[in-house]
Amino acid sequence: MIDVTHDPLPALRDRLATSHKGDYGRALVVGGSLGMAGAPALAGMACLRSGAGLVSVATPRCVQATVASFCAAYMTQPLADDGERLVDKAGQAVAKLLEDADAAAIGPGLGRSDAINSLVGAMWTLPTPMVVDADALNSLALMGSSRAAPAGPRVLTPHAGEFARLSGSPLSDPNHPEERRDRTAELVQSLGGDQTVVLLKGAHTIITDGDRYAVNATGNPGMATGGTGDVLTGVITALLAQGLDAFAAARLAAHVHGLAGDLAAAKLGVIALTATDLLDYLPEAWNQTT
Ligand code: NPW
Ligand code: AMP
Ligand code: MG
Repeated sequence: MIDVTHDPLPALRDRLATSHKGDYGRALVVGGSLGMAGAPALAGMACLRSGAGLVSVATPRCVQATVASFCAAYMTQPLADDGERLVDKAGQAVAKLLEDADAAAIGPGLGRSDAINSLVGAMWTLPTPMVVDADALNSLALMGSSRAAPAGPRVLTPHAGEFARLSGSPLSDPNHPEERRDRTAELVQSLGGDQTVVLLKGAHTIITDGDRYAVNATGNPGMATGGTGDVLTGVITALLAQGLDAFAAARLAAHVHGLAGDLAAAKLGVIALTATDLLDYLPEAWNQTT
């Protein structure tokens, strides 16, 4: 594998003076459940803060109003639920929504159920570029070897706990650089697909497509707080929606997300930092990156 850690970062295209929102991609975030309305909202807001032209959040009807109330700039779509959790009809609704999306994310705050496993299974086989995070990673793990190869670009974003479930065994040392590199590359191989990327989170986030890898240098322990991963998912989704390939999107997003965390920590300290602070510092992080 080639180490591209020190290669120049990928970049977003310059915005033409005459451009319009349709030029910057339609992004769809699928997530949320009773008690976890914040996760898809964080992802949706991060998506907007990372340049996506139009953002929709598809979320169970029981939390749709709550998710909508977090941000006036994204749209929301209801998924069928029984008042508490997603029901099986949700898969058909999401497949329709995906036809209009340039990129999607699935997982933040979704929860766990048979209906969610079916939804994730259905989305996995669609061609739309997609970030697979959080509870969607648990569904993928349950599919095991019966899983088909993905039909389009995928960025999977496990933390060490999700990685253990997905790969079938924990890292013996979650911070060991060579183990992180080799185990993520093995996971990419076992998932299959033409453009599959695994981004293993943590103090030294690693991104690999099996041929190349990069270790991210930004970020700090203030980011060890609920919801920061949901923000990362939104950033990657926005970059996929703007046409970056899976490896470039994951690499640039990890850098900017960690930089937003570093800027926030410089001002606020690592103790008080919250995931919403990352949203507030993403603009400065983008200004320093582009
Ligand atoms: P431990 O505790 O260290 O022994 P889960 P989750 C293990 C949503 N959220 N980082 C750990 O073991 C997410 O989107 C909603 C983390 C534990 O057993 C998901 O949908 C929020 N964990 C859902 O919550 C804000 C590590 O893994 C397990 C680890 C669950 O996501 C918060 C934790 O994994 C949250 O984002 C590591 N480096 N290493 C909202 N505002 O709506 C080992 N573990 O059970 O999948 O829980 O990550 O909290
Ligand atoms: P999640 O566990 O899904 O909420 O994701 C946590 C996010 O915060 C990931 O992007 C991690 O890489 C980042 N993060 C957590 N702890 C640290 C740390 N000690 N140093 C740098 N980044 C961290
Ligand atoms: Mg997470």
